Amino acid sequence: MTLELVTAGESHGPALVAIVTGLPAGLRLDRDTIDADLRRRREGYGRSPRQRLEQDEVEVLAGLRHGSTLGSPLALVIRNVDHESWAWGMSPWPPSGEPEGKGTSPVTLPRPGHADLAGALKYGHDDVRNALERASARQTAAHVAAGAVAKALLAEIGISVQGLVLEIGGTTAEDGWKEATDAARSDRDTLGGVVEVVAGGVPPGLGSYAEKGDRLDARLAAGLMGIQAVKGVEIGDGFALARSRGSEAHDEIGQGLRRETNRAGGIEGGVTNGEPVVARAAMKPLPTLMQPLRSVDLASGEPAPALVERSDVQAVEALAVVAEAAVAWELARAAREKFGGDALVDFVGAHRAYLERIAWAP
Ligand code: EPS
Repeated sequence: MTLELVTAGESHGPALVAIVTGLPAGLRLDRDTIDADLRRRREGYGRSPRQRLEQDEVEVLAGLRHGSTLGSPLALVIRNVDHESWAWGMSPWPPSGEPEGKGTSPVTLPRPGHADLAGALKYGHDDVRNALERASARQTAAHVAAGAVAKALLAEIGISVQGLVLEIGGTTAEDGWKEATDAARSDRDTLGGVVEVVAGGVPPGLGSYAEKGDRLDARLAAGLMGIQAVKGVEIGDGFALARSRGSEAHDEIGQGLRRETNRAGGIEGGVTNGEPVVARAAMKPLPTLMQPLRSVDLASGEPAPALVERSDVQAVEALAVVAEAAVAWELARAAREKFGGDALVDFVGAHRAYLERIAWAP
């Protein structure tokens, strides 16, 4: 029994879609809770004006009845309000009438750092828009909706997940983030940052050392690295551990099998050890610059400045929410594998029985 997720949707297309399979029946979902996470993802200083336009309200097309999951695939939809301005340019079918609105002429100026060039070459697109629309971080809204469902499942077994910002543009003090963002905006530049996700109430034994693909740290790294603009991931003290001695790097085991330190970030051998799971992700500065970098016009082969289009100055606060969803998703998948069950009561009951067997209490 495992959870699976497939998403679809272009940034300025009609909608984003997420289909989740492998949920137990009888899990109660709350629309406001999912929408609240979608709202958190849109907020944050330095986001594109697009975020004030989008409503990001989840619609459920299947898998839910009167607020409870049915055990069948759950189909979620988030409409793109902005699609109205792109109706001709992003029409799924050949558009009729004269071109109007946005996206009507081909993009041929790939942005360094975006998927533009690699995507256009790989898929044979003459219009870079055919690559950038799907590569866009707009798509993270679908993952946040799925993450909210994962968090609802985890809450049933006492696991909570929280993402937070550690740094924006190299500034660690929260009172400097707005200033750093304003300075980058006025320089027509962009910023990156670092976020951290902490999951509490996680029992020992999620994930496995049996194969590298079973290791929870490997899955968390893949889930976090799979987020747009993420270039680095660490679990626990990560890279700092490489610079310390063994006597200072590990977490000694005490009474009740608890640790006084958590340098391992709650994972040893790819398996949770009962301490909070801690993961960090580093985001590069966003590649759409209002003062564009050098590029090449793919139509002429001549040097030309890269594409300039409406974008964010930084989206680190959004990353904290998206990373939270990614960690929740991977933990929920690992919990489904460990505790199984077609009905929620089976899942919760297996978790309870497991805690009775092991010498560990939340
Ligand atoms: C993005 C560029 C901007 C961001 C977008 C991600 O899009 P637009 O050009 O439409 O303003 O706003 O993020 C979202 C739309 C979102 O919902 O997060 C990019 O190039 O990745």
